[in-house]
Amino acid sequence: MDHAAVFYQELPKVELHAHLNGSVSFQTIEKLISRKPQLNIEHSMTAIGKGQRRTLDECFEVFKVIHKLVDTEEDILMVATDVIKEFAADGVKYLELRSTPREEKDTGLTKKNYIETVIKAIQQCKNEGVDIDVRFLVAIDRRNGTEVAMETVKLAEDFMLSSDGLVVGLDLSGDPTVGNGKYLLPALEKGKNCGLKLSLHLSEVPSQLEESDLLLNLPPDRIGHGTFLHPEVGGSQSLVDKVVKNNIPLELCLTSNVKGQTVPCYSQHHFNYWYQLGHPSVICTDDKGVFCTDLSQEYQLAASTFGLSKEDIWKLSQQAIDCIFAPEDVKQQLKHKWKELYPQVF
Ligand code: 6MZ
Repeated sequence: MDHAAVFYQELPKVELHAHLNGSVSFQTIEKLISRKPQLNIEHSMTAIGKGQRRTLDECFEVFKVIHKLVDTEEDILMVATDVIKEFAADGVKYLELRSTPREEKDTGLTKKNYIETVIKAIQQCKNEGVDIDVRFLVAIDRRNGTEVAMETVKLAEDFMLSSDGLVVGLDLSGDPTVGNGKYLLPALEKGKNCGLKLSLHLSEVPSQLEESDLLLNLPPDRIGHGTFLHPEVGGSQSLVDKVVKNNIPLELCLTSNVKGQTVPCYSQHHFNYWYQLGHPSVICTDDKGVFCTDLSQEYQLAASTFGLSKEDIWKLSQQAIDCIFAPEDVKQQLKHKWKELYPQVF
């Protein structure tokens, strides 16, 4: 590792936007493929390598392949444990993982088992002393409509009450070209009212202005991507004003957006727009396995693309603490940790 890379690796980091099945590493995919050779799945079908790009549609095909490989409790336990340990090894001190609970008739997996298994993985890592605080967001796939969203919120609510603070919120994700957020509004409102925090994918593609406007009225606690919110790319000033007025942090994933072709190149990433505004923006990975990246690399890319100093980067990682969904005492603990680590990193 070169000298510059060491700084980003040692930098303590907060990861707030990581989809579990998009975060599966090459090594873990290898183990999954050997468990299920009959599926004839190859690595080229589960990851988008260096210099490669796909359309967003094609990215969603990749998730379908990974879902075939991850369809038992045993798989989920392995995947979640590996992903948590990999984030920890990359210097992530606080992680909010998100995943869509899935039912698999063939293996008997239920949505409840699914969430229980992710929680088990978090607890196992904790018991092993892995140096990372992990929380879980239950994801609603926008494709599945009102009824499933309601059911997911109910599950999330039950687990919020029984998981010792591990389940902290909801995510709204899935193919942005499918479905409409207006049908999910009642479920999201219900979740919010029972104390679940909301992180919503908003304006990941153009032409979602109406939906974004509607969902911003909730308001959400954080925004995923928000690629097309601002006027320069066809969004609107009134959307930006709503985000700013409610001080809603953005989760920004550079490589994901470039490889998924919603952003033409790194230098045109909307990180710059929000960073210039001084608006809370958190660098995240989205799907570190699928997009072949890690959080250190994303910070390094932001620094090299937008000319940020090491001090700027430190500030960025530190300010992410204020955007986490865990309660105030956890924020204080993390701030203390950052203070302790500062002299080691510089
Ligand atoms: C929207 C995304 C996404 O839930 O099975 N997901 N949703 N935009 C993105 N940008 C690339 N990347 C991932 O993880 C995979 C699921 O996360 C969502 C999709 O619903 C995908 O099926 P889980 O752990």
